Amino acid sequence: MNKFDHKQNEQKWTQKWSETGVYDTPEIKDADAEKMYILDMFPYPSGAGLHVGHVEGYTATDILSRYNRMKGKHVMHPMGWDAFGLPSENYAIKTGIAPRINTDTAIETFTKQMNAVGLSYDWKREIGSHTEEYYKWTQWFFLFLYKKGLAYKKEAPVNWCESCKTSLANEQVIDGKCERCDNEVMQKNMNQWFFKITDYADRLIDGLKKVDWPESTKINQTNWIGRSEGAEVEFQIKNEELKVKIFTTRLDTIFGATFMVISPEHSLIKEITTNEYKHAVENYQNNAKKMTELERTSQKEKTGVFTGSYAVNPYNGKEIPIWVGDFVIATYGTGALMAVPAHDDRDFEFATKFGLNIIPVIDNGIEKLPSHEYGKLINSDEYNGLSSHDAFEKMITKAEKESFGNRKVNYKLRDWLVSRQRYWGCPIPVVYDPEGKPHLVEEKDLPVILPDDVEFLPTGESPLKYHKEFHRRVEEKYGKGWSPEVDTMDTFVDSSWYFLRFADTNNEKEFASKEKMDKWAPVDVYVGGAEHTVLHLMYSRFFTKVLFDNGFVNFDEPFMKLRHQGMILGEDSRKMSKRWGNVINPLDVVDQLGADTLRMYEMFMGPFDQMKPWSTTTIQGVRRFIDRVWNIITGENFIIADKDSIQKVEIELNKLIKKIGEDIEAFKFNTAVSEFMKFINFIEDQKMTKDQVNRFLLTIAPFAPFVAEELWFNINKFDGEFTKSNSIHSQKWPSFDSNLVQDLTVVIGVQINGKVRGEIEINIDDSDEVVKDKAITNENVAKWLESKEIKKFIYVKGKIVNIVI
Ligand code: ANZ
Repeated sequence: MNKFDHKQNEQKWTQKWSETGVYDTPEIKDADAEKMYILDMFPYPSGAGLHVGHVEGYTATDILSRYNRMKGKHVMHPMGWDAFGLPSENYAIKTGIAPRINTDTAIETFTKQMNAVGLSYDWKREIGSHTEEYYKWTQWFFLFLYKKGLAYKKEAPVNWCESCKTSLANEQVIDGKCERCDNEVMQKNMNQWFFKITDYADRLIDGLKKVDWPESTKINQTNWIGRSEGAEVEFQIKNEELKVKIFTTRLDTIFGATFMVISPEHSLIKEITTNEYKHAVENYQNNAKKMTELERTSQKEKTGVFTGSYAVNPYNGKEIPIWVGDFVIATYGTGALMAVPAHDDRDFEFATKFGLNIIPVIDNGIEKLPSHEYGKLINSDEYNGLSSHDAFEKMITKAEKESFGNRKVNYKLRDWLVSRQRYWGCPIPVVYDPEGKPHLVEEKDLPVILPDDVEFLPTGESPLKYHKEFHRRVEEKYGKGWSPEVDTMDTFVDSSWYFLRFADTNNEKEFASKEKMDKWAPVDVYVGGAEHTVLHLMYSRFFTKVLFDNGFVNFDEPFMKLRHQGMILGEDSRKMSKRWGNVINPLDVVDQLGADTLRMYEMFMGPFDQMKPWSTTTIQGVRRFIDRVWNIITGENFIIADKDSIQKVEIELNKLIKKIGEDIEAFKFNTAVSEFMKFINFIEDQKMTKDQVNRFLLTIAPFAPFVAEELWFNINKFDGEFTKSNSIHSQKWPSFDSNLVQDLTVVIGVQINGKVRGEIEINIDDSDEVVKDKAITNENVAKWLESKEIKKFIYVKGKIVNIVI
């Protein structure tokens, strides 16, 4: 018996599969053929190559794809590259190698590595967001959104990373730091391009009801959008013809408003600040400028200054002092709030620090102030005794009638800032006339090509600004004094529509044809890490909704089912990192133990979505399991043993087939692998028929595609000729006989006088006497029977026992 030589075996099959196109996406010809679009979040091709976390997610979708192909579905399982972006540019800055060169090298490595792991991608559909064929359409989307009124330019304070020399979206600022380089992020006013995602805020919340996603991801999206219902109310400024509008979610607490706080950027500050306080207020404003939003809102101690002015509460005419405080965000609500220190924590801190009044107006039965509890109103003649909700309704009616207030819904979600002062991204298809007014590049002139020979060292300005040829092209076409937009697009724009391109990869006339998108999209199963995905998922959903509204697609959610793989930790249970020296390179594992082992091990580690540490001993065990499969089957001489033993194997095999199918569909890959292990333990001292061996191989093929193909080919011979149609991966998934897999034991309830008092495990074939004996000797049942006489005993076969006493 020869040993399993994974190296030789894997090389051979990788080549043969590719030559024969085993994984090509089929044409959908018959209308009722079921399609299955299974997608991995396309990776950023980093120079470091595949890591074990990639392999985890990709193996899961690979198993799912192989299984569904075998189930007769038309499967599309493509792969591509999210190739633009900062890391590549930063790497270029470090090494001096142009981004296009190192990106293309990384893509080559990734492709080889993915093939080495046996991932069944349809490479004919490969895309790269950095290619002209692709980014032409990213630019088209920019024009499209602009024409629909969903793209605009405005001066705005942006998050600025001084180390990356670029602006960042809110989503890219983690705890006040740059997501990429961990540097403090500051605020800077700049002219920037935005996409109007806020128009879709409500639909982005509502659409979540339609999709099968992890609950935590849905919650993250909902929180990010941050819908909040409340009211806007105008307060008159005492002795002035001015009004300040505030936003509150707790109008019912307005009788407890003892001061007002406005943001340091509020437009009325100059007008309402009295001379006495002018100096202090200006100082305060200057200090606030130096801080990020997060720093301002997370300060331990509240800060603020008095303006010298008072506002009049429209409900009771009370005059309250107006303060400036940096915990009030200029861009949220109206940039001003009424402070109710008795019922709001931040206001309470502010009031105690500056000695301002605290008046409770809600009785919620809780002594301690403040609290966010709703309750009955007190201290307000007109509303005394009303519930918070009823008081709100009555108050808002009054405000609307007397036109000093209205209902208002606010969102935390901001418009999406899409311009970046970086080189390695998709050029924005805009040119400026000599007056500096922007004009769209015409569709026929796309793509605006990103030059390769750009000086990409960061200067705080877009590198394209200094590229002579990039400017000359524009002057030549539009005239003297015209200039190109030199900012490039956020890479999240590239990834907001890539899943549609896969449906029609080589289309030169459209980003994808309606016909092909209708056929393949939306994505049926989408897998990727949970980190960073709030942004990508939100933006993709926004794009999809815009396309739906304009008749391009017939669905408005792009990803129907979403799953996240859990993080794989190092053997020391720490996050894998060069710093800890605990990084496992999956390709080393492929080299030493084989791809089948790597795949099965990563699936076996634990529940798919959980975090789990690497274990060298366990992976050795998985390799031994693969060896046992090899040894048993190559040693099998298919001598038919007696009928009984064939039947015994048949039962276990049928159970296995059923269980594996169910586990794959439920993303329970770890239990599937342990099921295979149990089966191999069982089979070691049994004999299988050739047909049984074949069905076993078919079941394990999605998990261990190399060893399965090799054994399948050796057993079935095919006259020594391998073709697409005789590949194990082109075969039908084995069926199972439901009679054989039925469990013969069941647990049934035992009732006494109509009430369930216990449960017993019985065999379906047990006689009435046996069941009766089990019932009355059951501990719980016996307690109720004690020495009482049994008047009647009724057993409904396989269902229930009823005892009358
Ligand atoms: C009075 C009040 C009483 C409030 C109370 C809350 C509790 P969400 O839910 O996040 O929308 N607020 C309004 N504008 C603000 C701004 N620009 N920056 C910081 N805070 C602001 O928060 C809305 C509440 O946050 C508003 O309701 C307001 O305080 C404050 F017991 O008004 B509330």
